[in-house]
Amino acid sequence: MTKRHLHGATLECVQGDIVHQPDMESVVNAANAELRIGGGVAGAIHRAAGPGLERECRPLAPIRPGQAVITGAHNLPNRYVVHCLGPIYGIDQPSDMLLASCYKNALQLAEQNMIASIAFPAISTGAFGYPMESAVRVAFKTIIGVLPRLSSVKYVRFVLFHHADVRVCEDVLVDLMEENDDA
Ligand code: AR6
Repeated sequence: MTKRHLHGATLECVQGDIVHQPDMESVVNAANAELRIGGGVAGAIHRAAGPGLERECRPLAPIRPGQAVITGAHNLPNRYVVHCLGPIYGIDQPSDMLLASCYKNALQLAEQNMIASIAFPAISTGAFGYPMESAVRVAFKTIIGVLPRLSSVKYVRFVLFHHADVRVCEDVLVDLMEENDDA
């Protein structure tokens, strides 16, 4: 596990399941536009949270690529779920800017709700086809860029389902931290 400290916050990559992050105040859903139960992360989150989550989501839908909305976490062991609609790679354009908007908007909502810790899955890298390394690079570049302006968010965790993806995530994080040190 790689843990890095930057601007008073901790950034880390772990292997795991987004629905099993009980020490995080909020978790992020790789949502669909309708904010309904789906496959992958959206399926896991809605199954674990229970039907109350879909009920709370209904008036907030539909959302656009890059947008984020926040709800309670219902039966999940967290306080909040931040729902982000990532871009479908190569279709929702420019994919990198829309993906960056997901992270920016999620962190802004976290800040507005005085959330101290947030766990992200790798948005868009499953059904939406975004290559993992490029997606993680966009994600960390955005997070590192926004961190200096955040005062409540102190812990950002990246939860990767597959072990091989943790390595990719760690390499990107180390790389970007070095660039940041050189700047
Ligand atoms: N915990 C952590 N990561 C996970 C989990 C989990 N429980 N399940 C999958 N992943 P995806 P997207 C990883 O498809 O690409 C849905 O059907 C997975 O290996 O969940 O943004 C929605 O309804 C991949 O690396 O999200 C939308 O229609 C990453 O999480 C659409 O898919 C994201 O995979 C969203 O597609």
